[in-house]
Amino acid sequence: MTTLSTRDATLPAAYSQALEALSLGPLWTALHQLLPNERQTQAVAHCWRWRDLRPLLLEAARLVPIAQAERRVLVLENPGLKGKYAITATLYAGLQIILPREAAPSHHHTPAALRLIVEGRGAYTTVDGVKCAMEPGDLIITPPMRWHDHGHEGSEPVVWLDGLDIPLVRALEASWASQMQPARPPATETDSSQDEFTAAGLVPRRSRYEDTGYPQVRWPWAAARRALAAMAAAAPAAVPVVLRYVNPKTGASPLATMGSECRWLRPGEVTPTSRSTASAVYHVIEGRGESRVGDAALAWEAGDTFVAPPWHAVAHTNLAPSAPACLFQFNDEPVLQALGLWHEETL
Ligand code: GTQ
Repeated sequence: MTTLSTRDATLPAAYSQALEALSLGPLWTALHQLLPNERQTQAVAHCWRWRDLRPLLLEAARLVPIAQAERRVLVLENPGLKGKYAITATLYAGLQIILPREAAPSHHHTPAALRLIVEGRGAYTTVDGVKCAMEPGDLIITPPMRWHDHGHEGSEPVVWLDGLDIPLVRALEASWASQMQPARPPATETDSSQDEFTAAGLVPRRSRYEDTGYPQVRWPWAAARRALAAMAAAAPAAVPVVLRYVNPKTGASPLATMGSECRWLRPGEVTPTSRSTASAVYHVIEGRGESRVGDAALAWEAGDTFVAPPWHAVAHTNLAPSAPACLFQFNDEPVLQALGLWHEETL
């Protein structure tokens, strides 16, 4: 936020100095900055175009060895939050690139991470020894304090969108990471976290896996897309088609700090306009369209990423005459919900 006014020019200078000397500040000079009448955010609406970013990611892969970078990521910095490595006050987003046969070393940390695969096949993330295959559109979560590394057995560069709660965790002064360790071969061949959740509304009476609090860590896009298409076919045209990624045992967000959703926009569809106290990062999985975010009109196509700061009115339009558009989104809604700060308004 802007610098707080701590000086009351009407006070005797000696009094102001006495306050300062004792590490005291007058509330009355800053009260309405601390508690503004209008919701405030420094973050602004912005869209990062895949066609601009892709060449710069490939160049990063040429310029910076993985051993040096450890994580070869271009961070999406909100233009209103320059230098903060934040896309909103609470969320971090970056695009990570890994080349065939590279290995990004293993570490674990207090921030939570999620990954949405953008392009390429053959890479994987290992979460606590479990190998999670990465295919375009897949969502993989890395819960806090889980060891994870990234590898690549394919033949083309792989890029994914990283979403983390780093700015939030840093604000809490709770950010910590282990030393990096060399990546070890995965202990399992492929992730099995979803093999007990193969039909809606059915969960195993007793899981054969250890209860970690994170029963599912990977959501293949093929399954999510199938579900969206089926929902779109069944729902009346005016009903938005949105699915939330959840912990199948609790129905809550799989991560305590970040929620995620995928949305299907029918050809020509314009969604209702709404705003909420949560902030969100959108990624275009397929299609092309335009979103209104506050006063900005953001045109997008597959691979683009855009941000909606808190309390910005958002509406999406699919501009294709005959093809669907699919948007992935992650947000800080679970935090606002947990703190009793979540409000939503349909405009
Ligand atoms: O892949 O572990 O974009 O630790 C930022 C921090 C990715 C990761 C990021 C990380 C990672």
